[in-house]
Amino acid sequence: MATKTLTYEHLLLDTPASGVSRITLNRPDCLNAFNDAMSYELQKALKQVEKDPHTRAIILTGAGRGFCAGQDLQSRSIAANEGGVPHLGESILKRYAPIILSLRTIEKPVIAMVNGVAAGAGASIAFACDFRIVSEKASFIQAFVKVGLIPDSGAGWLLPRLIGYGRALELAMTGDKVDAQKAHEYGLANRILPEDTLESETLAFAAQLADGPTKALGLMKRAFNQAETMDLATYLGYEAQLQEIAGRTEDYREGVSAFTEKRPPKFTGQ
Ligand code: T3D
Repeated sequence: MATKTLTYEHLLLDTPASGVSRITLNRPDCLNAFNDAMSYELQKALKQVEKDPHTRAIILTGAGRGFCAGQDLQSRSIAANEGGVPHLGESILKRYAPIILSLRTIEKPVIAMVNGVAAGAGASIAFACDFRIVSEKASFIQAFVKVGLIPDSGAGWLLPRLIGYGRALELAMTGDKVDAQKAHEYGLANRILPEDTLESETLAFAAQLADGPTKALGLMKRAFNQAETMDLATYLGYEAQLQEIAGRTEDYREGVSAFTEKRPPKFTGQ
């Protein structure tokens, strides 16, 4: 399949031959802050890559020097100047929640390639991805407190699970910046890379995942997410159901054949 670039107004979607699709938030002048349109476009792009049979791994990143600065506050200040009351609950439910749920439920690996600052809902989106590969220049900021809000777009659920309650609440309450090094120490970043190799190394990692047994990777994601709300005994039953499904895939047959034939497996994602 040839590389196909579909241009949305505020993001780019590249679906190259390797099985890796890349979504780039594309409002670099405001560090890729979310206006309404960009949030709906991201929802649409995520549905597109979820359905695309050629996409077996997804990279989410930002154009320019930032990953994403969260909600576009410029549009909020215009609303305030006009005396309007912003309905933030509705905004979160309609715009951000579907993105977070999509990132967690797409049964393909999703990598946040964090090229720069990830603030507010931009950080939440990175936290919702399966992996965070960060540039040495990346940072994470729970910016919500600075504008009098609580962490949203899932941050209050995701961050404590990633780094623990105490650290997460401290970051939420102070809004202090977590640089790339600290993000790695905290287990928030899977890898830190120099800026000049961020793209190539993230692509190599994504390609490795895209060559994997995609259905099994998707089931792993489903299992890990469901495990959050199950006791061990319930989980063991659930895991057995998922393994039943994995055992019926072509990739399982290929994996076992490759082992017995002493050759590397060639998974097709089926
Ligand atoms: O409203 C709802 O729907 C509820 C949902 C809320 C979710 C949220 O995300 S709330 C939190 C919103 N985000 C923030 O509070 C972050 C605001 N930005 C910053 O604190 C800083 O920009 C950063 C720490 C992210 C980066 O700082 P720095 O010094 O590297 O860059 P800068 O100079 O501040 O920003 C560069 C440009 O981007 C600048 O524009 P200019 O002056 O060059 O024309 C700046 O205004 C713009 N920008 C950055 N963040 C936003 C933004 N413009 C609009 N909205 C932003 N969030």
